[in-house]
Amino acid sequence: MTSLTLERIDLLHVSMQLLEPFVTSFGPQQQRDIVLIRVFADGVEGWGELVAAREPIYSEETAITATAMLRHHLLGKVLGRTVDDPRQVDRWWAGARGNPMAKAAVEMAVWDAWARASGQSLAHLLGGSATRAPAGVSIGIQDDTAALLDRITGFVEQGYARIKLKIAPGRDVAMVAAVREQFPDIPLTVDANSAYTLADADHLAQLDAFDLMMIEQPLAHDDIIDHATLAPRLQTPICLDESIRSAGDARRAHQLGACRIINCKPGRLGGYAASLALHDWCTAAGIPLWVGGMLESGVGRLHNIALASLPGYTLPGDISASDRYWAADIIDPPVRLAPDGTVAVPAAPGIGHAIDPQRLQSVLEHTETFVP
Ligand code: SMG
Ligand code: MG
Repeated sequence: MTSLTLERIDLLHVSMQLLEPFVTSFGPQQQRDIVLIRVFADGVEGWGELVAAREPIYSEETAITATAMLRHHLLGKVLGRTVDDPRQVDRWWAGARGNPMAKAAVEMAVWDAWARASGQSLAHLLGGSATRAPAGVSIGIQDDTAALLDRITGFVEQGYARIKLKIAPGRDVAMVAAVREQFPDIPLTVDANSAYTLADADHLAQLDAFDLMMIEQPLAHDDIIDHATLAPRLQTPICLDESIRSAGDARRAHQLGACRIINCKPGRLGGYAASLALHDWCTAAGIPLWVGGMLESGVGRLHNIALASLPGYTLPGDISASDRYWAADIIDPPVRLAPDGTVAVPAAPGIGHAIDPQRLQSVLEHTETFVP
C-alpha cells in the first residue's frame, strides 16, 4: 500500500462513567467526556481517542479546547490530503503549536487506518514485536488505608504486574509504609502528579525506605530543573510524566539528571511520530520507558498496548484491563488481564479489536462530521 486519502473525519462525543471516582492530587474524576476520532480513507476506517480530561488538571488541554482546536485549526490541514507515510501527519501540523492531545487523537487514527489498509497490526506497524505486555494498575487515593489495602489485595489477586499508588501531601509516607508492611514483595510505585515542592525533599526521602520502583512527577508539571535538584536527594528513581512532551524534553531532563525513568503517553507527546522519537532516543540513552494511561476507553487502551509492544518499553505500563474502569467497554472483545499480569498485544489489523456498535451507541451523545 502506498497512499491513503483522508476523505472524512468524524468526532464522536461520548460520555462514560468510571466504575468509581478516580482520585488523584488533582481531585476526583468520575465522568469521562471522550471524543473518539473516526477517519475514513479509501474504504478503510481508523480510530483514535482524545485523552484530555474534562478539566484542565493534568495538562492545559480539555475535551472542549481540544475539540475547538480540531474544528478551527487542525482538521483543515489534513482533510483531503493524501498520506504516503503516517509520519507525515505530524509534519502537516508543524505550524500549529501545542495541543498535543488534539493532534494525537487524529494522527493515531490515521496510523490505525494505515495499519488496517496494509493488513498489519498497529503494533507491527510501529515496530513492536512483543505479543504480550505487562500491565500495571493505578489506584486512586482512597478514603482510608484499610480501603486502600483492600483495593490492592483485589488487584494483586487478579495478577497485576505492579501497583501504582497516587500520593499527595498527608497521604504519602504513612500510607506507603502500611502498604509495604502488608505487601513486602509487590512491585510498587507512587505518582504525585506535581503535588510537592523542593521544600518537601526531606519528607519525600522517607519514601526511600519502601523499595519503590520510582516516584512519578513529584514536582511541578512544567519543571525539569527542580527535579534535577531533588533527584540526588532521593534513592528512589524519579520518573517524569507531565513534564516530558518531546524527545527533546527527555534529552534535556537526562542531561540535567532530572529523571531515570520516563513514561510515554502518546496523547501528551502529540501522537506516534513524537512517541517513536522519544522511544528511540530513550532506548539509545538507556532510559527505561513505560506506557502511561489517561483513563482511556478501549480505543485508547488498544493504542497504548500497541505502543507497549516496542522493545524500549521494559517496565509495566498503566495498561490495565477494560474492567478496571468500565462496567462495559466499547470494544469487543474487551482487554483482559491474564493471570500472569500481562495483556495480549492484538495481532489483527490496526488496533485489533472491533468497536461494539450497540455499546458505542449507548454512550454516544452526538457526532460531528468533517469533509474537505
Ligand atoms: O489509565 O490507568 C489509567 C490511569 C493511570 O494514573 C494514571 N494516570 O498521571 O499517570 C497519571 C494519571 C493521569 C490521569 S489522572 C488525570
Ligand atoms: Mg502520572
